Order: sequence, then C-alpha cells, then structure tokens
Amino acid sequence: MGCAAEKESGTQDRKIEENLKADKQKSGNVVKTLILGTGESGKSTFVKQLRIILDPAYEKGKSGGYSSEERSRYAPVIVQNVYQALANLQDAMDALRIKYERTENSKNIQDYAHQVSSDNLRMSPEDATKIKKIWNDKGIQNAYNKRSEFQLADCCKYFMESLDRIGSHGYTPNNDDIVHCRMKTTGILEYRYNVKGTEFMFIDVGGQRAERRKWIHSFEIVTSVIFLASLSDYDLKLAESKTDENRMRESLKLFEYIANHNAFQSTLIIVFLNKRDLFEEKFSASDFDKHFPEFKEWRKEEGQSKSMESCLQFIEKLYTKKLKNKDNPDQKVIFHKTVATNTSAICDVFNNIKQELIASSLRKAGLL
Ligand SMILES: Nc1nc2c(ncn2[C@@H]2O[C@H](COP(=O)(O)OP(=O)(O)OP(=O)(O)O)[C@@H](O)[C@H]2O)c(=O)[nH]1
Ligand SMILES: [Mg+2]
Repeated sequence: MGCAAEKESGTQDRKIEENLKADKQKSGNVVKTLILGTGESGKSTFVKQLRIILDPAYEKGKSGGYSSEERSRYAPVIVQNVYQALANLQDAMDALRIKYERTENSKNIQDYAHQVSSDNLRMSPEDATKIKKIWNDKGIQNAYNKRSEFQLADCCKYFMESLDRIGSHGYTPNNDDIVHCRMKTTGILEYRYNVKGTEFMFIDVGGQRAERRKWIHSFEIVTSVIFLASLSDYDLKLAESKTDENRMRESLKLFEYIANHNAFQSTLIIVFLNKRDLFEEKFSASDFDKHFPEFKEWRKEEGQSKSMESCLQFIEKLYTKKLKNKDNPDQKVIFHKTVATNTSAICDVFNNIKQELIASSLRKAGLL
C-alpha cells in the first residue's frame, strides 16, 4: 500500500512538475514588454509602428496596418492637432509680443483656435488655404522658431506641410499621418501580436506624471522594458509642470527610478534615444551647453569637440550613469537611437531587438 501511495504521489509530483513546466513554457512563449518613458517621448508612436510592420501585408510591400474605417477615425484627430497647434501659436504670439505680418492672419487664427474642442472636426479646402497663409506668416514663423519657450506638439510642422491633403474632400490619413498624429495616452493599453508563432504582448502607458502611479501594476508581469527617451527634449520644458522643469532631466530621473527598481533587476531594458531627427534639426540652432553645462566639462575630460555625435555619446552617458549597479549580470541595458515616426527604420530596430526580447522572456521563465 505504502509503496503504491508513494508511487501515486511520485506520479502526481511529476505531473505537477510537468504542468508547471508547461505553464512556464506557455507564459515563456508570451514575450511581455512594457513601454515606458515621459509624456510625448514616442511610446504610442512605436506601438503604432508595430501595428504597421507586424501586419503580414507590410512584408509583401503593401501599406497595411490600419483598415479604412480606422484611418477615417484619425482624420478629425489630425484636424484637431492642427487647430491645437494654431491655438498654441496664437498664445505664443501674444506672450512673446510678436506681430503678425498680415492682420487678416491674426483674425483667422482666432477662428480656428476657438474650434479646438469642437467635435468631429473636418477641414475644407478653403480652411486649408487660410491656414497655409497663417503658417507662412513671418510672425508665426518667428514664434515657431522660438517653440522651445512654449508648448507645441512635434507634429505641428508635419501637418502644416500636409494641409493640401488634410483639407481635400474625403481625406483619409495614410500611415505616416497616423504615426505623426498626437493623442495623449491615459491608462494602460495592451497590444498582442503573433510573430511567426511567437506571441508578443506590448503594454503602452501614459507618460505624464499623473499617469505614472498606474504603471506599478504592470511591473511584475513583464519580461522586458522599452524605455523611450526623447533626444530633442534637452531644451524643452515639462508640459505638466508650472515650474519650467527641463524635460530631459525629468526623463533621466524617471530612468533612474525604473532602471534601479527591484522589479527590473533581472529585466532586459532597451532604451530608445528617440526623436533623433528633431535633435539633429535643432542642434545647431539651440545650444546644448545652455541647458546641460556639464557637457562642456565632459568634452574637456574626454578631449572631444562639440558635435552632434559627441553630444549623442554624452546623452547616452547621462543615462548609463543613472544605473546604480552597473555590474549586475542579470540586467541587460541596450541603447538604440531611433526616429519613431520612420516606419522602415523602426522595422529594422524591431528586427534587431526581437531575439533579445524573446531570450529575456525565456530567461525569466527559467527556460534559458
Ligand atoms: N519627428 C518625430 N516625431 C516623433 C518621434 N517620435 C514621436 N514623435 C511625435 O511625438 C508626438 C508624441 O508621441 P507619442 O507617441 O504620442 O508620445 P507618448 O510617449 O505616447 O506620450 P504619452 O501618451 O503622453 O505618454 C507624436 O506627435 C509623434 O508623432 C520621432 O522620432 N520624430
Ligand atoms: Mg502615448
């Protein structure tokens, strides 16, 4: 009897072990990645790109990703992005005491700025013509060049240069329009993709301060983190703060908290130093030393001259310096410089990190 009971329990133990292994394998198969970063760093843009590049149509050279109904739903949001930009530019013209080149533009901008919170916005060809005139007003361009002094979404220029399309009858946004469209994330959103038999789950969160307290619930379940840090943040002020705090310093503080958090000590962390295009665009016009005087000291110590490349190296250093336990063999931190709005470049980056994400998931499940 005793023997039989022992046998029975042995079989049960083996069964439990096998079940546990199967469970682990199952959850090991789901590659769970949490996408973190401050507000407007590009988290949702990256998620939108995944939707496009992981659609089998993309591999076949077709645009794919979004259905025509979904594309149409982006149209009023894009028009709202344009009107919001006009409202911000109008406020900046007042605050910075800049005069309009043409008085009719000063009157027209008011009409559009007022409509910003209307529902289901559409733009007519006549609106597009008027807005183009506003955008080309020398006063508005003058304010736009001072955009680091006020809040203005990064998509402003892209959409102002696409007004002919946006204002055309039956306008349907294309993939580039969708990835440029700005919509603040609130809450926690999960996206699942099956990539050649591997299940991927990406969790997108809101990055502004008020959103961050919701993040903690996702910390324990993920096997990797993608941290978005905007390179063009160095001369910008935090949108949600009244005390003009620097956006890049906020991102560095947030990275310090995340990378040193207990939950992530054996987690793969991939840092996307994002918005490289905007960084390159502003580098010669906006002095990095003014916002980060420590760059000067660093150049002296390293014998480096002031250039875009040396500045990118310095920014990466600022992030790595935040890691308190650099010798931790279980935590891998990788950097990529990205342009989240560039679909083919993001496709390359994703192909590059895919295996790392899978390996990290298997490691966490004890299968590697
Ligand atoms: N030019 C350019 N624009 C970018 C890049 N990455 C993101 N953007 C734009 O920046 C804006 C903000 O991007 P989001 O993806 O909404 O930022 P987020 O991190 O999700 O922001 P929250 O949801 O508020 O946390 C959007 O208009 C994007 O199109 C980039 O690399 N280059
Ligand atoms: Mg978002």
